[in-house]
Formats: sequence, C-alpha cells, structure tokens
Amino acid sequence: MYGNAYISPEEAKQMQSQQDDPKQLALFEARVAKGEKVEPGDWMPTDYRKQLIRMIEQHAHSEIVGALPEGTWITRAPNFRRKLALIAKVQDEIGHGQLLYSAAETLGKTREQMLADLLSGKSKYSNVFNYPAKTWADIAVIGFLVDGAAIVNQVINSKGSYGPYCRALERICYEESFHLKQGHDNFVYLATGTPQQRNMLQEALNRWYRPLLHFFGPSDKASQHSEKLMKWRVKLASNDDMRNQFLDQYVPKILELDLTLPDPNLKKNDAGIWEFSDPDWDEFKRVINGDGPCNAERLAVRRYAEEAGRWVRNALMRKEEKYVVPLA
Ligand code: BYC
Repeated sequence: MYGNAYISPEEAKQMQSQQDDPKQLALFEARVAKGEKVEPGDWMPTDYRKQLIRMIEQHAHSEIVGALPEGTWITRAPNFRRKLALIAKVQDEIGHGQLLYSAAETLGKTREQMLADLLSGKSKYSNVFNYPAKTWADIAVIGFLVDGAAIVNQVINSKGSYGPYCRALERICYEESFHLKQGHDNFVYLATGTPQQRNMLQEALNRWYRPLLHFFGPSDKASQHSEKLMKWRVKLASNDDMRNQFLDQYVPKILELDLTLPDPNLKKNDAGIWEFSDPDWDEFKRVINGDGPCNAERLAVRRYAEEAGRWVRNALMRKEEKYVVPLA
C-alpha cells in the first residue's frame, strides 16, 4: 500500500531543503492540478508535507481515541450479536489507526513521535470523541451518524493528491460502510422500539447534534488550512460543503423515523443549502484544545495503554533475540 516508502526524519529534512525552488513548486502544482498522485519519494513543498503530517496524524489519533467511547460498551452490549459486531468494529478502528500512522510515517515523522505528541496534548484528534457515550443509544448514534459523517469526509479525501493517504482511505471506507450498516440497524431498531428505547435514542441524538456539526471543522470563513489544502488537492471539498452534504444525506433519514433535531432553525433553503443556528463554535474551540467533557479521561486511558504495552514493544524490538519456533 505504501510501497515500503518509509522516509526517515533526516531524509525528509534533506528533501525539504529544496522547497523554495519556484520551478520545482510550479512543476509540483501542475502535476497536482492534473490529478496525479504524489508519492513519498517525490519532491513536495515543505508546507504540503507539514500539512499532510498534521492532517493524517490527527486522523490516526482520532481512530484510536475514537475506539474508546464504543470500547466501553463492549461489556454492556444488550445481546451477543450486538457485542460481536461492536468488538469487530472497535478492532477495525484500531486497524484504521495503524494504516494511517503508516501513511503519515511515509512523510518523515516517526510513529513514536506522533504518539508522544498525542499524549502530551500537542496533537489534536476529532472533537466528537471528547464526549461521553452515556447510554447504548449513543453507540447507535456513533455507528450511524459519526461513521456516516466520517464516510462523507473520507470518500472525498480519498480522491486527494497524496497516494499513501488516499489508498489507506479507500480501504478504510470499505470497512466504514459495514460500520454504517450496523449503526443504522441499531439506530432503526431503537427508533422503532419501545417508548423508552425511542426516548433514549432521542436524548442521545440531542446530545450529538452539535458535536456532529463541529465534526467537519470551522466554517469556511474561519478555516485556516482549507485554502492551501484545496489548492494542493488534499481536500477536495470545503468544510461547509462536507457539512452540507452530510445534512443532506442524513437529516431526512432521521426525520423519517419521527425523531427530531434540537434546532428550530435547521432547514434547507431554496438554494439547497442547509441553514442552522450557531452551533456554539466556542464550545468547539474549547473541546479541540483539550477542555471538553472527556479530553482528560481519553488521554489518561491512552497513557495507561502506552505504559502497559511498553514491555511488549520492548520485547519485539530486541533485535538480538532469537525467534522461538512454535512447537505446532
Ligand atoms: N476536531 O483549518 P481547519 C472516525 C482543527 S475517525 C478536532 O478547517 P482542516 C471514527 C484543525 O485541525 C475520523 N479538530 O482544518 C473513529 C485545525 O487545528 P490545527 C476522523 C478540528 O484540516 C472511531 C483547526 O481546527 N476524521 O470517524 O483544513 C470510531 C482549523 O481547522 C476539527 C478525520 O480526522 C475537528 N472536528 O480541516 C468511529 C478527517 N476540525 O491543526 C468513527 C481528516 C478542525 O491548525 N481531517 N479542527 O491546530 C480532515 O478532513 C480535516 O482535517 C478537517 C478540518 C475537515 C477535519
């Protein structure tokens, strides 16, 4: 998938020393404009490399932190079938993290450094995973709507210019489509269940509405990176366009189940654009900068996992150790 194209941080620095050559930049931009894929050994502007590391790394962190709210429900799933599906989904999310860390490593940042930056709070991860999954209905909302939102974003990003990220995303999207099916099944089951199940789902939906609007990032006017990322075809749709696409696909599916969304101003205007009340962008900023309801808890669990898994990594990294041949 990555063509064994691991680039060390030193190699990446050397490649960056040529960044200011305007001829190289013009050639690069012409290639990207034609829709060609950029591969790890190719010349790329320093900022392209930096932006991709930032974005892919944040995405990888989102997958492994994103497994936590659902992971806590594995032991409490309402039946064996739901438990099996949830175990498989959580395992997939961790696998997505692996794929994405590998894709980011092709740009010259080591996995150890990425994880250190996650644990120190330097790197961000998706806002949505800093909220609690209070009831089983939150698992239905995550599986249907968070995964639905992720698919909108990832299908678009998978057509982008950086080969290793796109290839990782293509595979991730296949798996996400199964997640969406199980989330939809769970969501519809609760929506058509007892009044208690419906209430539980409605309450979860009310809790997730704003974080879901935040998921696609700040409005286009406030987005810092979109302009450059779109010029370099890393992003092929703006934050507002992706948010609109998501609302277009999912609001009708929610309303047809006689559920409501907690915003009286949510409506599609004559131009086909969804309008909504201010989703509290201050809350978004607080949450992505470490001050959401579960940020401290999520990082504490990751720190514990890092510590508890250290002996395994050490054992695997001892090159001089002879392999033990299994008896079977
Ligand atoms: N959360 O200039 P902007 C999953 C930050 S996992 C946190 O618009 P950009 C799943 C942004 O980083 C799928 N931070 O940024 C897993 C920037 O801060 P910095 C997760 C956010 O990059 C397990 C600042 O705000 N998906 O589905 O042009 C179980 C300004 O933003 C967020 C991805 O990671 C946010 N939501 O566009 C279940 C998708 N939004 O870095 C499910 C990959 C913005 O300057 N990422 N920020 O400090 C992207 O597509 C883009 O990065 C975004 C933002 C559209 C999210």
